[in-house]
Amino acid sequence: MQNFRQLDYLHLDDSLSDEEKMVRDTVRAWVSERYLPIAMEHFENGTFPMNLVPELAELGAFGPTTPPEYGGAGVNNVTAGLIYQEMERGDSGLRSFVSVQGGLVMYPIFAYGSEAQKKRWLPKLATGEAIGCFGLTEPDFGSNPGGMLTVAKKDGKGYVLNGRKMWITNGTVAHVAVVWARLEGKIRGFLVEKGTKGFTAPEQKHKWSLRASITSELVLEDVHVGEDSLLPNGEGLKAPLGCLTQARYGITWGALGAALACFDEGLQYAKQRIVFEKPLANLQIPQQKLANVATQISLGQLMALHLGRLKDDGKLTPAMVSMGKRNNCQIALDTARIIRDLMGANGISLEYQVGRHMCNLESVNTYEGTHDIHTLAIGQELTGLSAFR
Ligand code: TGC
Ligand code: FAD
Repeated sequence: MQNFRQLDYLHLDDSLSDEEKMVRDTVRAWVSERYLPIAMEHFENGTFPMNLVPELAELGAFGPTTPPEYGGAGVNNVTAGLIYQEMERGDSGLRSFVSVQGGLVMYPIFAYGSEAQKKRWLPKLATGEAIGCFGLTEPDFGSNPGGMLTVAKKDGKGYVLNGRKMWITNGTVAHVAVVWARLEGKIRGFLVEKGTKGFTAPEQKHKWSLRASITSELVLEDVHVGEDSLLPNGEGLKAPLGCLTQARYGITWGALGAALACFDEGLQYAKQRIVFEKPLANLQIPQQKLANVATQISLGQLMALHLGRLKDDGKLTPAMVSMGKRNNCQIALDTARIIRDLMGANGISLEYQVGRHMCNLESVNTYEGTHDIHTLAIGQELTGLSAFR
């Protein structure tokens, strides 16, 4: 595998601070040295390299914007975005692992948890001693989580949970699950620990996408939890949706990482591959493909950077994040498909990265709100009218 050369057509690196570039380059080097050599093996085997968790923690990848007093790195949102970009340049499964841990587990505990819950879980989640998962989706309620059937009932001093979640990243390996359930009609978050009686998290197998990521069901059958398992703040669907805003922001950057990996691989390939006595890159149709892809990626980079600066200024809205997630997933999928085609038969070999990214990006386009759901979220922002129903 040749050294990665990032497309920076618009010289956006000049807009990054030295610290932002330093963190990005550190994570980039780690992904190249520690993750990419084993990426194909884990994709083929359908496994996640759990042995790398302490190194991910060392890089500050878990909850990078979490304040240091709770174990986080306390970096700005652009830096966090660059971390997600580099992770997904490795594999969408790697970025998923860190996104869920930070945006979907540490964030709800930080935003909705009690001081005791924060002190108990956040430092351990930051060091990777504890792994978390986020259980919102159910077998019959994915795009419409407000219809969820999982219920919590008050029982003495605690609660009893019943229900089933599906497609939950890291469920099987998680020490703590953030489970969203209906309590007296209102959606609330609960921290359910591994090993609690009645709670199991079997792994979902046979995926052809996001293979290097663990995906699980969460089965809750008369699960008794204490009073302190309820997240005291955050009520209604807007509580889990607030977490999704964090993770969707990460995907806006992450998807670009996958696209950049595909573009770089395709460009290098096209320069070396000889067809009809000429390098592929010397022909007009391949150049058109590369020009189209490079333009789309550059537009995506502009959007991600701008959204990051808005987030740092406290001006980012959920509807803006919908635009970023939707657009950059589409760009990345288009890039992967076009470069896969450019690379001919080699494009379907796992010896190259592009096919793996292409398969992964189908999941990335679906989870955290599908392309269609974000279309409707943007439509609602523009028109003031909801077309979900
Ligand atoms: P609606 O009535 O529109 O909204 C209910 C309340 O929520 C507020 N809200 C938001 N708040 C924060 N962030 C957002 N993005 C928000 N969107 C809406 C809204 O203002 C309202 O507040 P209030 O005060 O009036 O109560 O709800 P709805 O039932 O019509 O549904 C809206 C819809 C479709 C947009 C939403 O349900 C949705 O986003 N669906 C997609 C579901 C989704 O993204 N699931 C992701 C599951 S987690 C996952 O996939 C992890 S993969 C991770 C990995 O491995 O990387
Ligand atoms: P559906 O909601 O059934 O949608 C099917 C199709 O209908 C889609 O094309 C959709 O765009 C379209 N559609 C739906 N509603 C409308 C509408 N109103 N108008 C027009 N079209 C519509 N969830 C979690 O809670 N935690 C996780 O950690 C997690 N990890 C995941 C990991 C992977 C690998 C995958 C694949 C999924 C994961 N998910 C997770 C679930 C994910 O968020 C859902 O799959 C996603 O929200 C879509 O839900 P669905 O699959 O039920 O599709």
